[in-house]
Amino acid sequence: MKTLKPTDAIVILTGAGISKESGLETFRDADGTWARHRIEDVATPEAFARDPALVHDFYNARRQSMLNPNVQPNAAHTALARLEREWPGPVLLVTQNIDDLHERAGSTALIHMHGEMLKARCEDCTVIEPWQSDLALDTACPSCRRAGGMRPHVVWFGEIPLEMDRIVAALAECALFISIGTSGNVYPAANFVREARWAAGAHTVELNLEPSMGATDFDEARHGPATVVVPAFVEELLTSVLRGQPKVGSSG
Ligand code: BJW
Repeated sequence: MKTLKPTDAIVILTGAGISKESGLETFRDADGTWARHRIEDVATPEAFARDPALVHDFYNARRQSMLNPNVQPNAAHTALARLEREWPGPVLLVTQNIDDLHERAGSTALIHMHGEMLKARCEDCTVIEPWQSDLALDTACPSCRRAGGMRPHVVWFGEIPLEMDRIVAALAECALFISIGTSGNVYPAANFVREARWAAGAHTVELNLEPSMGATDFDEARHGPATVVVPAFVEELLTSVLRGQPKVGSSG
């Protein structure tokens, strides 16, 4: 790893793999969400226009699974919250996940670029509200009172991810970019490693169960379950940079 200073900025990108061991499905693994649902049926604005009831059913079921009391932050979420607390420089966590496990673990410098499952948005008045119950075609907006415009506050294919300006600015200034539990199939997130590497000259690290689509773009990789590799990497980073101990472990 290139020599990092404690004041250097870190950007972390997470995907569904970090929440897998908390009991939530990934998308593209053999047992993932897209093995049972077609993207074009449930995760595009066209699908919602064509069959809103089907899309509501899909997200209602996922919202309820996220609210299951057995779904709790795991050791990987907790390790990233620790990194934010203990690293003296800026740490920005960008998640593609719509669950709330990072905030429940204690992360605060957090962007949900693909939205949040526990919020709903009114397409009529654009208000965004905390939301835990099922949505339906006749759900009235708590703000404008109109029915028919409420949708999950998530980013579907063909829609622009949230807070891109802040993300691009952070990528351009980071010295370390860490990608965790994402397959690298979905853009623009899949391109962040190249932006960090080529625009900012950042050291790039992949922590994933297996090599992702963009594996060759990373300087360093640790493959294994997030609950194992993420806490180990955070411990190593804090020990080597803040406490001046020799770096342990190896790349590849
Ligand atoms: C573990 C593990 C363990 C398992 N431990 N690891 C052609 C070329 C290029 C781009 C495009 C194109 N055609 C269209 C596009 C754009 C399109 C796109 O990317 N399409 C691709 C399919 C090609 N993208 C968009 O439309 C996006 N918008 C956009 O581009 O706007 C234009 C624009 C951008 C920027 C500025 C201005 C304009 C929007 C994308 C929206 C994605 N939405 C979803 C649904 C969100 C709501 C919901 O959750 O329902 O987001 S799709 C789904 O995929 C979800 C995820 O966030 C996203 C990424 O999935 P993720 O997290 O990587 O999960 P998996 O399952 O793929 O991977 C899990 C990984 O974990 C695996 O590697 C496992 O091995 C690993 N793992 N267990 C550690 N225990």
